[in-house]
Formats: sequence, structure tokens, C-alpha cells
Amino acid sequence: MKNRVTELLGIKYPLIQGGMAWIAESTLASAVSNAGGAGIIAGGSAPIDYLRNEIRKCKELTDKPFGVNIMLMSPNAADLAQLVIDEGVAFVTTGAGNPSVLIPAWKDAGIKVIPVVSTVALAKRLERVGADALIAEGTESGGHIGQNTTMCLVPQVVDAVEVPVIAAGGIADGRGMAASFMLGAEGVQIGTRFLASEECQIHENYKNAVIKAKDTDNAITGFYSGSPCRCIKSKYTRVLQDMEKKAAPPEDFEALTVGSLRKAVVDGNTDEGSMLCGLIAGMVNDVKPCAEIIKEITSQAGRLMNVDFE
Ligand code: TUI
Repeated sequence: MKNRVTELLGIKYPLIQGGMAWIAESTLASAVSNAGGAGIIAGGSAPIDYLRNEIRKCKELTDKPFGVNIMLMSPNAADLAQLVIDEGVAFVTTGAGNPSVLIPAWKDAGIKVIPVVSTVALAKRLERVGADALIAEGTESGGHIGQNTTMCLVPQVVDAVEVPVIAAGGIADGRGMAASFMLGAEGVQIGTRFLASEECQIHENYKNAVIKAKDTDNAITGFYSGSPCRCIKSKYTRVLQDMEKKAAPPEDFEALTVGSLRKAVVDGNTDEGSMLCGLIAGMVNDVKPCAEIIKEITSQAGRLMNVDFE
């Protein structure tokens, strides 16, 4: 099955990998792209040299299109935005902010632009300034989240814009993919399922926590600071939530949160690290190669939708 998303990105399946900061690097992105999806390297708040190196490694590992996610709250987002132009990346996704000012330069460079939105208002605005497609991300997602759910947000964004909409948040199998298409989406973005892939480079302790997580092992921190973030429930989230109840001073939060993602991803510190993860983790129970994950999801969705994604 071809559609506007597969045509736009030059991919086999309308399935893109989430741009997970600190997590989505060249090994994972190339595995997803080689399997027919759209792999993504996360810029996060990484130094420019790190991202350049990952882009170049990815080019060695795949001849298929891949993208880069620009996290707009990063202090060096503008430099990373220029880097993707210099490196000729096929497409960008953006997160955690409004990318309007960056879109013209990307478009001039022939880069496809697919911002993540969590509201209808921003979806309309970004379509007007040239977004090629939009990712409507529900609050079921891991990491930095908006308030609306995938079920409610996706059809409203679909009704509000003409460009193709990709659904994100709480999708980890073919049922979720098929449901997204029923809501009017023409593609899905999947993050949490790929945390438990063989190619994902996160520490084994973090991966095991994803596999073990049940439906209730999820917590949102950061309401207090206005930057809610969904993680696996742990000592870290309990301490933060206690501090939020007490309205602790901002510097106390900073002492705990700065570097916490690195602690989870690199050190495997499940007590002090923030294990960003979506609400669907309860359904993710094994580690598989990306190619197998993608095959299973697209073939199950294909059966349910009565279409052939092959
Ligand atoms: O960006 C994400 N997920 C992320 S980014 C991240 S790194 C980080 N760590 C700590 C604090 C903040 C970021 C971890 N997870 N998802 C995409 C997403 N974007 N969800 C919601 C939004 C969003 C929010 C506000 C998009 C646009 C937006 O615009 C506000 C405006 O200015 O209109």
C-alpha cells in the first residue's frame, strides 16, 4: 500500500520511529530505515559534532531515507537545524516547541518538514507556514507531552489540515496502527516499542524496565514546572512527585533532573535516571529486531484494514 506518507518520505511502510532524545542514534535509525520504516536520529541537546557524526554513521549503515528530530527546547536547536541542511538529511521532525521560524530554510534546502503537534491550533499554523505533514502526538507518548489523547487529537487534526497526519502516542502493535488509520491518520510514529528492540542502544536495565512495566507502572513528572514528562514509575519519579506536592524550590528539581536521562540511558541507573517511556509499555514484553517489530505491526494492521502493506 502506498499513500501520501510513503510517497513523501520514499519509504515502504508508513511507520516512522520516534525521535527519542539520548536514545535514537544511528544504529536504531538505520535498522528502522533498512526495515522499510523511517528511522530518526534525535538531536536532543547533543553537541553539534555528536549529531554530525551520527548522521554520517547512519549514511554508512543505510542507503534508505532517514530523518533527524530537532528538539526545540535545546539551547543549540538553531545550530542543529543548520547542520541537517549542511548534511543533506532527507527529513526533519521537531518536538517541544513551534518550529515556524526554521521551516523556510529547511524547505529551501529540499528537506521535508514534519513537526510534532499536540494541539489543533499549532497544526493549522504549521500547515500555513509549509509543514509537509504533521505528527499528532497524544499524551500517551513518552517524554515531554501535551494534554490531549491520541484518540481525541488525531481526528481533530485530520479535520483541520490538508497535509497528511501521522498518529503518535500509545501505538505499539497492528491494532494501534489500524486504529490510527481509522481516525484518519496516514502513518504512525512509534517510540516505546523500539526501546525494546535489539538495535536500541539504551542500557539493559532501562530496556528490562520497559519490558517489565505493567499498565500502571507509569508516572508524569514536571506538572509543577509546566513541562510534563512521562516516564516509567521509579524511585526517581516518586521523589520528584513528593517534591512537587511540597512545592520545592526550582533549584532542588534541577539538581535531580539535570543529567537524569543520561543516567538511565547510559549508566542504567534505574533509581536516579529518568526512564522516559510511553503509556503502552505494559504491552511491550519482549526484545526483538526492528525488522521483526515492523513486520509484525504492519502485517497485523494490514489484516485488520484489509490492505497489503507489502
Ligand atoms: O518532544 C517531544 N518529546 C520529548 S522532547 C524530550 S527532551 C526534553 N526533556 C526535558 C524537557 C523537555 C524536553 C523528551 N521528550 N514530543 C513532541 C512534542 N512536542 N510533544 C509536545 C510537543 C509540543 C509542545 C509545545 C509541540 C509544540 C509546542 O508548541 C508550543 C508553542 O510554542 O506553540
